[in-house]
Amino acid sequence: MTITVPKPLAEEMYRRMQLIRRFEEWVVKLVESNEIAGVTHESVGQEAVAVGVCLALRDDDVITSTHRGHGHIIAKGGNVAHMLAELLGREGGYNKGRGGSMHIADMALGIFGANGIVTAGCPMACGTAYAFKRRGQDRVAASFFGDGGVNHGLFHEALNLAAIWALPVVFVCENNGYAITTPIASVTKVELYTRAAAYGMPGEAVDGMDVQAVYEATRRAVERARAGAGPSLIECRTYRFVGHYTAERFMKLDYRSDEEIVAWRKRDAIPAWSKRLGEAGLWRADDQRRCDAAVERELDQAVAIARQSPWPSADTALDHVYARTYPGLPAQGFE
Ligand SMILES: Cc1ncc(C[n+]2csc(CCOP(=O)(O)OP(=O)(O)O)c2C)c(N)n1
Ligand SMILES: [Mg+2]
Repeated sequence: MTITVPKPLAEEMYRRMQLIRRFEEWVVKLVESNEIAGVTHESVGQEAVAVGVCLALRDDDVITSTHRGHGHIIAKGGNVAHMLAELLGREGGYNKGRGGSMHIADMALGIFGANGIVTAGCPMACGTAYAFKRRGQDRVAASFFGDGGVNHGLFHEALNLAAIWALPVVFVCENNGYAITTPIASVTKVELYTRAAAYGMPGEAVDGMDVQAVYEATRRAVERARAGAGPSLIECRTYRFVGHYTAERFMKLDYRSDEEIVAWRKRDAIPAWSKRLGEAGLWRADDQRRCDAAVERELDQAVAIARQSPWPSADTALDHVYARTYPGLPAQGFE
């Protein structure tokens, strides 16, 4: 398989995937040491989807994310120190430590939030895209959601609305085969991408372990959306190498076999992309090591910054939680 993207982009694809992988591995460590309270949903194994999609977007395009959002946020350029500070509950976090993993947003970077409500990002992307269209802007909204979302009402309403109004939305289904422990085949009769036809938009399935395939499919959908031709659905077939969330390894669940996990791990997108860079003559032996070392430095620094960030004081616990500017609310909020 040849590499069709320019070398700097190919290298950036590797760097961002590796940054996501190592970020998530840090998060697991910090959960295990109780520095992060509660659990988080890691995207280990799914990096090629986040990176392939986000690198096909412009900086002024927007994404909506999911409960498994770290990878999307990093792929769209999120600041890893601010993310880690948020996960540690510190003032230096994206939400000053009040939101945690599933509420990280960076409006300036077009990251309209991780989201704990399954498929809630789909209608948000429609609203965003509607605003772009009304203002005459050629910007695009990409909406990530899981296979578990495709039978939700929100998903169907959003696809219909986007189609009927020809909104510039790219719906990105991360089909990792399971919604928590429910295998997709037990709840959905058809191939997921075929849902698109019912709403009159193009739909295609791509290998979600191939960052370039995801990138190319997204580029086609983005071009279409930017040109005013409306939305598309891309089903990215991928796999999470770890549990639904950090606590799963203590649960002794057996909804998937070791053989299945091993088979998918053999298709790991990150070493596969590095190998292709080498085979294409774009990388010499030392280049991956150099890139990996830079990622380690960046994350070591980010963890140090996050750990040094102060805790919020208890008497400010409700600050930044409730909107105080809504008409009719008392000036001091709810307290
Ligand atoms: C509306 C809604 N229903 C149920 C849940 C509980 N829940 C959290 S994650 C999840 C599974 C989601 O599966 P999928 O969409 O495939 O994403 P994945 O976890 O595989 O990335 C469910 C049912 C929720 N958060 N929101
Ligand atoms: Mg899933």
